[in-house]
Amino acid sequence: MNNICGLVTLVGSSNVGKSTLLNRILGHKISITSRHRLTTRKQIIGIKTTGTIQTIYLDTPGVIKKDYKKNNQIWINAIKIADCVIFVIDRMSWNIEEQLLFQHIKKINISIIIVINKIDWIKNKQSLLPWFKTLYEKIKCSEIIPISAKLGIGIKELESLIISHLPNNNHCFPAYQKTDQNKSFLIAELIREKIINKLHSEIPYFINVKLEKIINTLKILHIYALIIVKRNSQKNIILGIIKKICIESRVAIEKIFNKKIMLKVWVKVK
Ligand SMILES: Nc1nc2c(ncn2[C@@H]2O[C@H](COP(=O)(O)OP(=O)(O)OP(=O)(O)O)[C@@H](O)[C@H]2O)c(=O)[nH]1
Ligand SMILES: [Mg+2]
Repeated sequence: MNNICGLVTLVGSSNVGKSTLLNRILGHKISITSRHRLTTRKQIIGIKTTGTIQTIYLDTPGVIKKDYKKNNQIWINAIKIADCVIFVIDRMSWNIEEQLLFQHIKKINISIIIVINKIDWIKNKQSLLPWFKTLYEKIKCSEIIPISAKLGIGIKELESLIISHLPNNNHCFPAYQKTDQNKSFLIAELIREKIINKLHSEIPYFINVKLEKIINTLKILHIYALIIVKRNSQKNIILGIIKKICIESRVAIEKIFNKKIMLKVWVKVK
């Protein structure tokens, strides 16, 4: 039987649930998520192999209206190499970011699937029907699928649709591989996720996490991490929640790496 292998790029406005969807499809946490905007900052690769079918997903940062050319290169490039684009929207919201993205995709000859996410938050599901019609008229794309990435509704149907767009090709990665991210990046991201989910204000955008050192012993993975903020006031906020951050990060990292973790964290203004 022929092998199938293709590249699928997830795009959309910030906070619509792209990373939640990727994690849901993979059944594995690869990309961090939060209720704040601009959580994903780099392109994240997730790989799913089932028998003869391999799908390589690219999760991308959300569309940014400001300084459009400078701020949107990641998803623009990720679309160029895709076999299929998943355009995620949040229920019935169609703002300037969606319009910008749509104008961009329209110029390229590429298969797109529109994913209406967060339908668990729509009480009256009938209200979706006129929205389907409006979307169809707006974008002339018949592949529109309602889902809830959070609850796992509509995911099987979406995956079947995605596979129908993938070409016959040899697999690019071994079947066991779920991502190409290294351990340090994933750990730093998990810590960043725990921090931003604890914050309310603008601070999430100014936080960086850097791993200073990882020592892997037989029984324990020792992690030394640095949280970098821009101002002293931000440092004080982080210090106030550092205990909780450490506990939550350790639990999350242990779950993913299936190993006991010793985590030491410092905060620095830079
Ligand atoms: N109720 C509900 N919430 C969802 C669903 N999918 C995602 N969310 C929530 O929406 C928020 C944003 O999700 P993300 O996956 O981080 O969104 P994103 O599009 O990757 O955002 P950026 O990385 O900032 O571009 C999180 O709080 C998720 O838990 C869903 O199907 N239903
Ligand atoms: Mg994201």
